[in-house]
Amino acid sequence: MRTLAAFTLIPLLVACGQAETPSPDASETASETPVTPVHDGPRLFRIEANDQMKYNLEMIEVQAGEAIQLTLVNVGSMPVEAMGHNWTLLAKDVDADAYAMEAMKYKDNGYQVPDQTDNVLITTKILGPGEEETIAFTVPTEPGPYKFLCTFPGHYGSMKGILFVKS
Ligand SMILES: [Cu+2]
Repeated sequence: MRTLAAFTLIPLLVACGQAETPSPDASETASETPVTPVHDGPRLFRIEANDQMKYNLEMIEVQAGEAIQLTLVNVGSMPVEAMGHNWTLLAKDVDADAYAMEAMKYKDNGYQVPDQTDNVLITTKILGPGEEETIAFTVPTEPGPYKFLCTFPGHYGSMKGILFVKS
C-alpha cells in the first residue's frame, strides 16, 4: 500500500510543478539575467557615514589577501567643517585611541598623522555632505581584527569598527 501511494504521489507533484512553472519562470529569468554579477574583480563594499556620527557598517569580514573596493558615502547634510568623515583603516594592533587623539591635530593633513603613515593601511580623504570616495586595497595576509575609524575630531568615540580578516 505504501509503495503504491508513493508512486501515485510523484506523478502528481511533477504535473503540478509543470503546470505552475511557465509564466513566473519566464519573467524571473528575464529580470535576473542583467544583474547576475560574473566577475573576478574586487569585492565591493559601501559604507555610509551620517550626521549622527555613525557608520552603517561596524563589522566587515574579509578574506586574507582579498581585493576590496570600498566606497565611503557621506549621507549627511551638515557642512564638512562641522561634520566631515573619513574611513581610516589602521595597521594591525595599532592603538586606535592614541592615533585618533594625535590625528585630530592635523586638519591640514586630512586629520592623519604625518609621521605615522606606517600605522595606516589606507584611508579616504575627509568627505563633506553628499560626497563619496572609492578606495581599492588588498586585504592583509595576517588574519585577525583590524580597526577602522573616522579621524575627524570627536568622532572616534562612535565612528569605529572592525575589519576582520579570515585566514
Ligand atoms: Cu566622522
